[in-house]
Amino acid sequence: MRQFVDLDIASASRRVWKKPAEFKVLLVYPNIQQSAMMPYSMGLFTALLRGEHYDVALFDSTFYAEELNSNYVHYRTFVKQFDWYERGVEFRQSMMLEDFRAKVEQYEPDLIAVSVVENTYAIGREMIRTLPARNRKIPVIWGGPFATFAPQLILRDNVGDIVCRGEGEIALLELCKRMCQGRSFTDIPNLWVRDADGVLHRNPLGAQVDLEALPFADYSLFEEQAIYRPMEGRVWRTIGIESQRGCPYQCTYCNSPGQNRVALAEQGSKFYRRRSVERTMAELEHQHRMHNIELVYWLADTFLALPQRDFDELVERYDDYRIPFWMNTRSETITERAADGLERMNMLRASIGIEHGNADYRRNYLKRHQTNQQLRNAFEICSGRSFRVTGNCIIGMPDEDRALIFETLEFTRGLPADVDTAGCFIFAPLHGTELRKIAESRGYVDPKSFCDIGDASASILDQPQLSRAEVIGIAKTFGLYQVAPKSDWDRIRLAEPDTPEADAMFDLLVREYRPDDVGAVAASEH
Ligand code: B12
Ligand code: SF4
Repeated sequence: MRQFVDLDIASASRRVWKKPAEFKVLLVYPNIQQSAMMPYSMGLFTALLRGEHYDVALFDSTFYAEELNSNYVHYRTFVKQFDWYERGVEFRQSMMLEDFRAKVEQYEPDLIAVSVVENTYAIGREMIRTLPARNRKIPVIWGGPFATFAPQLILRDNVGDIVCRGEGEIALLELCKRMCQGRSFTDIPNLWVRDADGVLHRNPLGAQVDLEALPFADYSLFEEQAIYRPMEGRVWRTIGIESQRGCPYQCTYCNSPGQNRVALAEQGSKFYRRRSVERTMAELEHQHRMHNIELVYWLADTFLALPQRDFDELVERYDDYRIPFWMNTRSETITERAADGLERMNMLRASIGIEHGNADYRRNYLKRHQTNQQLRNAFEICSGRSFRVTGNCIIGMPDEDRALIFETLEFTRGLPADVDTAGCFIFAPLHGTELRKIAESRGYVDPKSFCDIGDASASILDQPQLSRAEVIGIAKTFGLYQVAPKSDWDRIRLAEPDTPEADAMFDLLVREYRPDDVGAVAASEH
């Protein structure tokens, strides 16, 4: 395998000793346009690197409006409209790749550190590919969920020679230290490193990060407008606060169980762990002082997966803030007592997974073991409260057919009217998940393919019983099937295809059944 950089990155002989203050790290966040929220990883790395006196800069693609990072969606979903300009958010008119080249040229980094999820990898790859030959001397390290679960795909593309699997805090600092000192870094835990001879060093995971010892994230490299994120029709000053890392559950379509599997195999303990309430609240206090937060976005896969006494303590301490917040949680964690606590905390909105309306499919394919009644109970507990709840569904999963998808629709039709279920997600076979393996074993997806930016709203499975176009058509009309009487379902079906006639029917039906959503905009985030 040929090396990406044209110098011997692994040996001391070609490196010049540098003090940390002379060593420049360019953090790169190749984000989907408008998918706003300052990433915690970049905030953490800034704090950690600055703590060791490295020189750090950032390139963030969130506010560029061009095709490469465009949030193209294949259908419209029903989300409340909002106006970025209400908070003065502006999109850049300049070309992102040109600006990136200029940034590298002007900053002259010693290391480029790119953070990607699967859907943003192709954006990052284009950014690195666009660099002129003279900048190919700069080592590139990749990290994030996609790097963790598909390091071989990144190395195959020859856009860098270092990939970080799992947590980056310790590995990135060690890499910078070794590079400064001109020492070899082919043996750093968590890193896969391709050396000058093309030999790939696959280092297993090292020690886990101590969540209590981490510094507070430093977002000062982000432009001021990067703090804004839309929710519920408004644009808020939003900060993510980590209260847990990973998830104790097993869902087969999600990356979190994979993190536990890899950590158990290589580190001997689960990836999933909680941060103390004390430390979590200390970070909240710090970030609130720095940024005057209007909306907290809890960075926790299952926010309520915590002991009762911790939750009670959190509720009590939160009395001093009562900042509206969003959280993700599992239906199993919803109780009357939890819902009362969430009301007291002034929660704005929560997302709870439904995923599928057929209990057998949920159990056998998704490893989610609740009955439909148990699932429904969670939503009933949340109904009529001061907060709103979204029930998330996924369609287009392996071996699903139209009838099974309609079982999911039927389930949502039976939920209380104030539960928001108008949108659904199209299944993305993410690397590192069990359901991807099933899809690959059935021949529904090419093992080398990955979910690209546009795929966030399109199916990439080729299944004989369910075409990609049908999945997109049902996703488009999901919110109509939910509210319209069945006598009108034939008309809705006419609105499914991607044709001008079908779109005209779609607009008509939206005006009829979802008048508040006329002009519904596209958005495809969790
Ligand atoms: C908050 C969140 C969001 C927020 C903020 C995004 C952000 N970048 O912070 C919003 C709502 C905007 C969002 C959007 C999306 N998200 Co999201 N999101 C999350 C969530 C819940 C928490 C992320 C987080 O802060 N984790 C805590 C930090 C500490 O972990 P981390 O980011 O992974 O970083 C660590 C390591 O990965 C590594 N690392 C990361 N980057 C780098 C870079 C280098 C150089 C190194 C060395 C290491 C390194 O070190 C970090 C510290 O240990 C995760 C679920 C999860 N459990 O992580 C999903 C998750 C990341 N999201 C996911 C997806 C799919 C998306 C979307 C594509 C959804 C969509 N369809 O539009 C978009 C993509 C936007 C984007 N650019 O990320 C998937 C990614 C799956 C994958 N295999 O790639 C996840 C894992 C959810 C899941 N379980 O499937 N998301
Ligand atoms: S509960 Fe959510 S985060 Fe946890 S494994 Fe399931 S889908 Fe992933």
